[in-house]
Amino acid sequence: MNSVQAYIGLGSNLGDRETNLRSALLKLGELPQTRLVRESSFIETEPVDSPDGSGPFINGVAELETSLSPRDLLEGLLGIERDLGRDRRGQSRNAPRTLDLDLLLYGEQLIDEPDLQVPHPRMSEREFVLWPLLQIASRLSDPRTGEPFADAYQKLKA
Ligand code: PH2
Ligand code: MG
Ligand code: MG
Repeated sequence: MNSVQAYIGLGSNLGDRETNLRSALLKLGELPQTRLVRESSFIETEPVDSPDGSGPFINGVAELETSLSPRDLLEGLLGIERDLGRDRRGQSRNAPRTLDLDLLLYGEQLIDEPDLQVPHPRMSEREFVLWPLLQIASRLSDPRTGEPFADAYQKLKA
């Protein structure tokens, strides 16, 4: 199996948030050609860049080993979001969601397509991504710049 490490950001701010993330982790491990390698702990975070009245999130990050293509992995993530009750119809950007799964990193690959940008374009500015990511992968660097994510995190906190 020609596999890569992929990192997935998990978030929920609607419904039973912790159960939503737990169920999502189980389903990530059941994707074809994919193994769940590690998961961070969950943290509660204030909503960033979200509509007024949005409630707090629970966030985490999972490491997968997969031989799915980035596109097939993305389809798998969207399928899990739907399975766990996410309804994107008529929703404004960043509306509260039962589950958001973001493809943060796919090996060292850089992808820039309208509906799929990897690394996730805003990941280095988001403490709710970097904190759980560094918990499970403290030495990773941003494949766009070579900058260690630990340095990006320190800058955010400075
Ligand atoms: N996701 C967003 C927008 N804002 N804020 C927090 N704290 N956690 C998130 O996962 C999050 C957010 C868009 O997906
Ligand atoms: Mg997101
Ligand atoms: Mg998303």
